[in-house]
Amino acid sequence: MKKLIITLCTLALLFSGCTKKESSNSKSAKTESKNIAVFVPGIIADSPTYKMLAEGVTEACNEYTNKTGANVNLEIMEAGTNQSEWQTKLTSLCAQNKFDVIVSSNPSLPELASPLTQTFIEQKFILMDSFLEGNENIFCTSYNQREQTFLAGVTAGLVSNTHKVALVAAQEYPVMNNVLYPYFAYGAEYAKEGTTCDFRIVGNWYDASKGEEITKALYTKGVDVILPICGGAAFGVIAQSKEKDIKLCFIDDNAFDKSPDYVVCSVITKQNEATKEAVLDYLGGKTKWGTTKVVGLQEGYIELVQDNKDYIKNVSQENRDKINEILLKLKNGELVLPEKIK
Ligand code: RBF
Repeated sequence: MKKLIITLCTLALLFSGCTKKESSNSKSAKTESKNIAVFVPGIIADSPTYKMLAEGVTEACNEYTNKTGANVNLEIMEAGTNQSEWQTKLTSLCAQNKFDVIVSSNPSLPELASPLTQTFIEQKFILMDSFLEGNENIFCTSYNQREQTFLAGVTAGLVSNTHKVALVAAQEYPVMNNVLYPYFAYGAEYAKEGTTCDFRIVGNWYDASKGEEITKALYTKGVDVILPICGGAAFGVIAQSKEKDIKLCFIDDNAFDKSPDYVVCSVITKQNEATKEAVLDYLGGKTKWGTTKVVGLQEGYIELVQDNKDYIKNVSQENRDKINEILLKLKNGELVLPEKIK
């Protein structure tokens, strides 16, 4: 793979004649012009996190254009579900020598973008849902997701009758293994001692029939609450949950409409707002390159949906009160989650 990247980079340099990217301002003396690309590592359909990414960039571009009259050209590219192609596709995007900044999202992006900044030395990246410090071409926003899946876990623990809950993941990655799953399991056990948490892997972000199969298997084990973090595969989990009367927790977007009678928890990430802010900062020349902005519950970028009619219908008053109490304690610092859970 390394060889391929080097070859692509060399080709790119040859084709670009080793020239620097034409300064945006030199294109027109009067109108400021910027080219922005969104690199979607996957597909937007059924992945709320990517939908919010694209929305955030689009809103920022529109707002900036309306305010300043600047020319902001935006291209959104879906890299598809074959992850082995992402590096090549991201390299070609840089090689076009066209985009002032490439905006993307997911925790694997710093690893893909970092080596490219050594070849394409002017290429800037805004990476959401990522963490990296010290690369002057890259700015990241990272969500503190410990409280997020902890709250989902607390809800799961409280509504489970069997005291068996599960997380259905698309794939394993460090944030999944070190944050999303352990804090979900911790939350469930925190809410109801003795609650166990199963962990199952779909193998991709789209296979709904595998999602169904896993849900059936979990049902036979007595699991009655599931947190799916698996993109389109979650539709299989949703379909089976209706058959088996399994309750569902979600993170990322407001998910009550996905299954109004079965969703008991939705802890949203305000990825659209965070992305919009990051892009507006960029357009305004205010990006703190080489840093990561970490945001979470306290900063208002992660939020438990409490006012939805289905939340009120599906979760008892007593449990909603308990969840709210824990939420307030987390917000005011009375409850501090462990730094790490093994
Ligand atoms: N989340 C999605 O919703 N859809 C995806 O296609 C997707 N692909 C991912 C690929 C990789 C390699 C990694 C590390 C994460 C991916 N995520 C995806 C997960 C996303 O970044 C985030 O962890 C979850 O949405 C939970 O907030």
